[in-house]
Amino acid sequence: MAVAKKKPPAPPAEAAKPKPANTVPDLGKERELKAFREMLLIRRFEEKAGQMYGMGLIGGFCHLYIGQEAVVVGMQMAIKEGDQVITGYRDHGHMLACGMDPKGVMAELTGRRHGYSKGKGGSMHMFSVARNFYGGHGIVAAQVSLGTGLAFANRYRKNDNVSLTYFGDGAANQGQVYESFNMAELWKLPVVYIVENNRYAMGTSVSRASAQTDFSKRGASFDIPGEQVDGMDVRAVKAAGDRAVKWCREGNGPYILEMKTYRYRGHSMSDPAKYRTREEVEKVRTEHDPIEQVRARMLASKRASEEILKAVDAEIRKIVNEAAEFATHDPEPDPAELWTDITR
Ligand SMILES: Cc1ncc(C[n+]2csc(CCOP(=O)(O)OP(=O)(O)O)c2C)c(N)n1
Ligand SMILES: [Mg+2]
Repeated sequence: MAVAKKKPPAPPAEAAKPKPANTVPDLGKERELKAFREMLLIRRFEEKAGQMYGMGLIGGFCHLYIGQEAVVVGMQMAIKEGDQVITGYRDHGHMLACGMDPKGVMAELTGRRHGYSKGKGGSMHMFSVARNFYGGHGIVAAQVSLGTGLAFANRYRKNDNVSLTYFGDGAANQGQVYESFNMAELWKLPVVYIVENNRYAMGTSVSRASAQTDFSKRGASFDIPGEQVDGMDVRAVKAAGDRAVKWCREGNGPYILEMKTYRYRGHSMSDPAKYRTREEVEKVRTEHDPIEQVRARMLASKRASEEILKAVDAEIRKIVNEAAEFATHDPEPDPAELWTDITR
């Protein structure tokens, strides 16, 4: 007897994947000045941390974010209160952009008692649930599965928060990244994966370590949309961030943003950076610096005068000097703290 074949159900209508814009939208006067200020805070903070490391005031690992400021500042402009941020060990910029207190961050770098981890974590291990910052992780790519977990928690709690999960070009080759991609797409989790492609993983260039150097395509086999972004242009970052966050917040699942950026300093303070030429670094600094781009644009459009920009710099230097002063004189943790915050 012939059995009537049941028609398979139609697949759910797919949301149209967002298209990157051809032009870079203007930020507007206020936002542009804000971006300048926030990027400068990170730059000056990191310069000071580098000096303090040289003076022996900071021990252990210390990875500076100088050159990459537009990435985190642009992305912060695309999110709302409640969205979470998680990253690896190159993390001071993310903390400051999340609104964490520069004094608490610097005091953690110097291992003092009013540091964010009471002086027991150091550069790579700071958290602030109040500021929605979830670390600070020293194991390459470990934060990718944790960031996916934050997105899972959002889905489980039925809120509309999005997890911004940052990792490097080197981390992008780690296995757990792809396990995370699979689950995130399968369960349509609200997570923006932000690959900060600064062209090197320690001393290894992207082209030596990666079979596929276009990181925006890394989600292709999971059907995760992705785009490449000029990570030195804060306007482009904000615009791409808006598209990605909207996609996630509307329940379409994860999104990948490859931020093409550059770190000016060595991998960490102990890296003499012999794997690249001075000219390569100089070229990026002079032609693509994220802060100089904004400064030049504001001066050319007369949105801000030299005086205003100098006043912002002076204000930022004061904040950073006060943080350094605090971090130098704050006492070390009480020895009794050795036995707190540990799992036995
Ligand atoms: C699982 C693991 N393997 C190796 C290391 C050593 N390590 C620390 S940073 C790093 C390079 C990562 O580079 P990338 O992901 O590009 O980030 P970037 O430092 O450029 O920000 C490596 C291999 C580690 N910390 N964890
Ligand atoms: Mg890298």
